[in-house]
Amino acid sequence: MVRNVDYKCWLNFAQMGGHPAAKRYRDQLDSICVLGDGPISRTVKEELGRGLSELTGKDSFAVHAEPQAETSVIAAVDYLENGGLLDEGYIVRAAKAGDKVQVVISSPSERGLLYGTFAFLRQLQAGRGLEKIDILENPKNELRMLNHWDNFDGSIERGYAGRSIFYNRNELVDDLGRIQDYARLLASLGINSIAINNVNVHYLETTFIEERLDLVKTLADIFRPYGIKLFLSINYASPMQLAGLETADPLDPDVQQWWIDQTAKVYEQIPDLGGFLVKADSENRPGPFTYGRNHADGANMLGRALKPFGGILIWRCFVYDCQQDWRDYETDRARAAYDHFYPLDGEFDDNVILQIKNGPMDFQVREPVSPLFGKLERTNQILELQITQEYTGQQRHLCYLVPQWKEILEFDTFAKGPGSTVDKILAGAIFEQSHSGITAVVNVGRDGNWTGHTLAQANLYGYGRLAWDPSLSAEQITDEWVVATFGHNEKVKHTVSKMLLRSWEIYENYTTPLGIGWMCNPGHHYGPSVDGYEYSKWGTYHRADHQAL
Ligand code: GCW
Repeated sequence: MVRNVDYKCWLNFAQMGGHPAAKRYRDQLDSICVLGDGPISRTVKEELGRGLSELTGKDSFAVHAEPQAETSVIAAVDYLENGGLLDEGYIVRAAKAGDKVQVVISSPSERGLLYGTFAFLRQLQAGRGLEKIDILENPKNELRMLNHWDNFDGSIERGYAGRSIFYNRNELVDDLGRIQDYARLLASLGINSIAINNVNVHYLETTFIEERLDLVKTLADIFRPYGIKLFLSINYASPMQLAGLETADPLDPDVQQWWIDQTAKVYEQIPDLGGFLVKADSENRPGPFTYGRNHADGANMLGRALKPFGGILIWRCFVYDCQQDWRDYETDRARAAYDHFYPLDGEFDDNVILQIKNGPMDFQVREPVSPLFGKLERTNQILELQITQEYTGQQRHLCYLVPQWKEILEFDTFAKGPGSTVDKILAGAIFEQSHSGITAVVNVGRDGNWTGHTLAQANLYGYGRLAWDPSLSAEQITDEWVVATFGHNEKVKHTVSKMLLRSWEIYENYTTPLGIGWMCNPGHHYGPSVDGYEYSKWGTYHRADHQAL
């Protein structure tokens, strides 16, 4: 298998080679001790050993079975007083041990240990003095998720970096090692959930919850040691396709029972599955509207089937009329999600989450924030961003999206007075929610560098860091990424950071300026076209002319 030089992305620890700090670490660090033998602890042991040897250039580190006074790095659940830590939080703290420094990584959970381990390695990549390390961190968001729009045949809807890393010709790919490498990359950012198939669930992917459960199980086994739970995108009309039922009406007792039984079968194979993700009544996908039911009926039916297993049902709010007449000025696509879902606020079960795209239209280069944020007060909700550059240059153009996401996250809805920003809503700090967080459509494929355009790796990195902590600044994330990827050369750092940080606005200026959306070519969405979508059926009108914007 050919791997590009940039295959390692930001886990390119060997970049530290020439740095004076790497020499110091080499003298200071010689042994590790990881307590715990669960699958994630084994990953911690591997990652710590691997990261430290790559960073210091030492072949191997002594592994102590029990912590000793001279152990350089100790990672163990509850090793330190964990006051103030959430389950996935961690402490990484250095202390003097004789004339040496000892670093302890502690968390209430194995998953937290893994995140602490990567946080520690990040500190070393930044060249920080070992003795100065003293971090206590909790994730701000509970759900830190990625959505794959991968199809079973290996194609990716809106994928710009080659074919799927999961599937090929209706089977899993041969190169499962690469999927494991992907899991590492995600775990290093604290991603804890992924949906493994396209929300447009075609005929074949519908079988993932039945005869192809074997492949879901294989993927779950790969991701589990990295603390990542799987979600399945499901076809709302599965009972009709898979069992020949005549309806998928959510209030039909046979339909309800079918989902209860089928969900039990899924959980028998994958007991820690995160749950299901659904795109319903949207862009010709089936849904409850066909039966005169609303989206709370549809979502709750599935939520109740998942409930006994601790599963979560994520329901997308991307619902609108995609068969519009452009002369119709009444139907307003920008209002659609709001009009469908605001009246249902408070009607969704506690294990149901609404997934809301950042803007009211569809991942345009610039959009206002969806009005559902700040209005849905009694509904679990997560934000959906798009890392894959569908409307933003398709990974052939440089368009670094962290500044865009920062604007969205910092937007003040004033829902409960000033300071009711989107990031706080997502963290569950404004309204009471049993689940909250953030997700994004990912940008990876089988290209040697994962993302087509190497600098597009920064979008994945930036998303993961913001999902963990939305208060990080774009500049800090950018500096971290450049150094972790390309090393410590000041000129490279300065030049690449500047290119990244300015690129979104530059892209906007040459494709869709003045806040006008949809000025792209229909279908594939590449390249500017002033009236590209103006007279189509999709409800995508900017209606800007010589008289007004
Ligand atoms: O932006 C549109 C995309 C579709 C996508 C849809 C969605 C998965 O062009 O490719 O379908 O959004 O988000 O459901």
